[in-house]
Amino acid sequence: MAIEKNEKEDLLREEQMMKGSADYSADQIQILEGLEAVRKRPGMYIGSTSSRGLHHLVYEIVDNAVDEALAGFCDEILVTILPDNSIRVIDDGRGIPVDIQKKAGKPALEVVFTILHAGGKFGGSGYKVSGGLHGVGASVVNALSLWLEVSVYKDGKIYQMKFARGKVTEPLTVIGTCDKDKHGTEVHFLPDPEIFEETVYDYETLKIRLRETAFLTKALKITLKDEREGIEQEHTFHYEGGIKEFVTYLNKGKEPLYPDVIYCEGQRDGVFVEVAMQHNDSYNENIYTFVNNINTPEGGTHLTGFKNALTKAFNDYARAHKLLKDNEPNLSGEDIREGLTCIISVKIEDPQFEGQTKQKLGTSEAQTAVQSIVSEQLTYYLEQNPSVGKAMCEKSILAQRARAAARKARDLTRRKSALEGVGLPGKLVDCNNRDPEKCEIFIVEGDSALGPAKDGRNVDTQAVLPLRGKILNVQKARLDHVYDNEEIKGMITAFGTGINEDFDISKLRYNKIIIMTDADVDGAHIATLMLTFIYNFMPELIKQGHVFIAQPPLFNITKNKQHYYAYSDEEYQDILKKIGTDGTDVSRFKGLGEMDTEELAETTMDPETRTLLRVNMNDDDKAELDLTFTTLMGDQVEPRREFIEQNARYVINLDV
Ligand code: TTJ
Repeated sequence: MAIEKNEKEDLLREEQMMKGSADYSADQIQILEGLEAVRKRPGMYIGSTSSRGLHHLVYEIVDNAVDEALAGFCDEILVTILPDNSIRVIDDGRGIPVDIQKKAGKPALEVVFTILHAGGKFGGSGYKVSGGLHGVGASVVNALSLWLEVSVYKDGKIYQMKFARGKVTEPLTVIGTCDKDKHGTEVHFLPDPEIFEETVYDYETLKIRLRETAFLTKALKITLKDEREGIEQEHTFHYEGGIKEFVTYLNKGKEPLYPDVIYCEGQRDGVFVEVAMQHNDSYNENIYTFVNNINTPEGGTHLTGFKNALTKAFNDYARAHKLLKDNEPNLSGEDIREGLTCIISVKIEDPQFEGQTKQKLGTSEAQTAVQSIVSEQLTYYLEQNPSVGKAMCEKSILAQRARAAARKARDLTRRKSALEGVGLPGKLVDCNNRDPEKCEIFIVEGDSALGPAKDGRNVDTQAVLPLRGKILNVQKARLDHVYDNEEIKGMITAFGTGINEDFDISKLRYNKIIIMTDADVDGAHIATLMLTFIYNFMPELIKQGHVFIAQPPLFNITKNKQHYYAYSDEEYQDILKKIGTDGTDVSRFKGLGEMDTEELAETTMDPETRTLLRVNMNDDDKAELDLTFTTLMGDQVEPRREFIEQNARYVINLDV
């Protein structure tokens, strides 16, 4: 404790010297305590110091510029990854105020970057949008940056201020002049390698998030640019239609049930509400909710308000128009939401979050606001567009019937398994060990690969389940058919966990579920079908990291009786370069079935020598993962082909 105090006093002295002032206010003590606390426990402020936290810094700064856009003063944001992995964010807003703030006795800009929670909150500047972990402010980014430089362009002058690890290194100065009409803010920072485990930015991660931000902020143009050598690229996101276009984007690759995206917008009790929705011909419900542009994966009051409004408005409409007869029961919310893609976006001044991870909106005004706005506008829309009302109603009634049939089928299976005990599928070649922790199951495609897989496995710990041909695409099939499918039933019983509400991870029979298909387009397709099944019925298996994809080699290269295996075209070229082409024999594996037992074991199955890819998914990825699956699964041939050609890029991490 004593040491800590001395350190603090040292810091204060340093700060004083830099400022050249003899006395310091209570404010300054607070500042130092604040930013030191951020450096001591960064996780408290940005969630983690992994790659996720690293990217969070960018969102934090960009969110400030987005606030300025929401207030109506900024049209464009440019985010650049520079060659040293520093980030520069430029906007064309009014510029952070540079005049002295009375209360703090220093420039407002300095306050923004040195006082916790001060980011963006100036009186009367439009929406104050911050919530959850986000909006903790620019000062947190400053505290966690090795250096950070801010430039403000306004009134024909260029102002600049510099910091290092949160402390002022150069006070606010006018460094030059600019065009009188130019205005905006530029923030350039380098995350501190002492704080972050990972310091290399991932373009795709930033791209997904910035695209989402652009969808949520109508008409704002966001450009992401990578200036790192060899991987230079840029993308611009600009959506005049806002979340309406977001829904169209999410429904890409599926057939919409009606041409319009239904859109509701309004304001009530200080809650600004926007909802966009459209049904497609799939059976999945995809609702994404946001509060102040921040994703709320656990939903909350805004989601509840929407569901209530949709169920009531729709049933009322169906009854009034005799689409539902008097003796028929109401359609359930679930039936109405089958195949629905929807974005709910609310903006509130001071949102309250609940739940363990503080990701669930608790503000009750949001429920009332969403409910009344959606009720009123959806009812009006349905009255004006009876053909849409009819299409929705027909689909919901089919959903209702299918759900009843599925319930019957499930009850039957449950009763059957209660009576007979759960038999393992006949085709399963099980392993001997009964400790799930030590066991793995290989799901292999076709019977030809079964032979070598059976012989090449470790009999004690590795089981093999062969599936015949292409498995059912569960995103395009009704539940009752899913329950009827032999291949799917085989997987469910082999895994042991059950599905949906019956899912129980403690019953998992294998610690690793490994999908092993041919290294070609068909194999990638089959792997995706299997992943789609797992993702839809037992997502916890993916979330908890139990699902893997085996990596069989593409080439067998032989020279002087020595074997080399190449897992990609690049690796193949590299090996040839290294060993030379003279006297080298090359064969391409067309499928798993072509490998002999030893080859398959060594290259693909043996934990000592194989490479596995772990399929991973976190809540942030959900939207992107959904798109990945539906693009591949959908009816529209073109995006699917493009997708497969891009080499089945699921969200995958290397498992070493
Ligand atoms: C606040 O109200 C008076 C006029 O300026 C408003 C403001 O703060 N604007 C503003 C802040 N525009 N851009 C920012 C900003 C941009 C970045 C990239 C980072 C930060 C911390 C703020």
